[in-house]
Amino acid sequence: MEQSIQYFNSEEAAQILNVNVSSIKRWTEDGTLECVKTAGGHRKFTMQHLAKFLEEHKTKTSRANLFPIESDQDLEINTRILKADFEFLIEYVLEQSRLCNRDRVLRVFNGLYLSQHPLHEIYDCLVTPVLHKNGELWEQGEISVIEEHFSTQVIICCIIRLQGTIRMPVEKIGTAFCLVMSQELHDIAIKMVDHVLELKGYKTFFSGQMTLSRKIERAFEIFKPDRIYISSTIVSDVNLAQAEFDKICYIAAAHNARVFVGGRGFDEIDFSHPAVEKRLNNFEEVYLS
Ligand code: B12
Repeated sequence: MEQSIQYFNSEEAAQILNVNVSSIKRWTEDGTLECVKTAGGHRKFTMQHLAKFLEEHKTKTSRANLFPIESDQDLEINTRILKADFEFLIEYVLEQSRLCNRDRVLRVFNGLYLSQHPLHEIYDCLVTPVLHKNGELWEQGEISVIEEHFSTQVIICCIIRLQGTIRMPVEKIGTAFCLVMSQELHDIAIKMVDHVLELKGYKTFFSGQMTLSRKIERAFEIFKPDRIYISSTIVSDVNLAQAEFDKICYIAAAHNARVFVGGRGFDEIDFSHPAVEKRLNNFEEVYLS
């Protein structure tokens, strides 16, 4: 089967960067813009190549077309991305995710990232409000549960695909565990915490939904994390959640690991353990932690 990596040809790269094809040629020849060459000698570009160029050469591309323009609506979305008009983009992504138009949602995420918006800002100002609004629409009976789930899954899929555009640091500055409690299905927030930490330079371990705290000591001994991030959204059994949390804190303290907590579940869990450094409220705080 043919491998399907998304490549742009020189014309498309020129359209996205809003320059002439001759500039693309020149920049690839002098090494300013990286590309791969096909057996036939044609230049091909990945999102990562374009992202790296945009990051390193801001002045050359101040008018980049971050959203491939195929219609008048695309032109408007491109402008909204350039203006970082989150109010508009929230509604657009909400609609497109419900229609399961993954390519359209991903283009917005990619566009914002390519125009140098930090990942934590995309998560705080776009992804979180979209997920919240989606939940509200379901609560108000305006969409069915399956539509709400369709939309959520598109968002999950696109935040993961966005990672493909991002160049992760090679040097690691530490090791972080990203965990949820054993009764927790909500793991999107902690997935995003994991992404922000990875981009900061941490080697991250993400355990996904319903992480069991049983035998967690073993993971501490093998991987020696220096930071533990725990997310809690819903607490169905307070005593159980508290016992699990206390146990993780106890093990973290024994391994000199600092604990950071987040999510509204911590309204019900007593997190005043000496191992706990801070309760964090958003992804910018994760980035700064
Ligand atoms: C998607 C979703 C689901 C998905 C989760 C999929 C997944 N893989 O995560 C599914 C369908 C599985 C689900 C299940 C349920 N859900 Co639900 N779900 C949602 C929804 C729509 C979005 C959640 C989300 O990801 N938000 C995006 C994140 C980024 O936002 P956030 O959680 O508010 O987190 C913010 C901060 O708290 C912070 N944060 C959170 N964690 C962390 C961690 C760290 C370290 C840091 C720094 C920060 C941080 O960062 C965010 C940015 O501000 C919300 C609606 C809403 N308003 O959130 C309901 C919601 C959370 N769910 C709810 C409920 C009731 C349930 C169910 C019980 C439904 C049921 N009857 O079965 C089950 C729970 C089962 C369980 N045991 O966990 C309620 C919770 C009400 C409450 N008591 O608080 C909500 C609020 C909907 C509602 N209004 O009724 N859900």
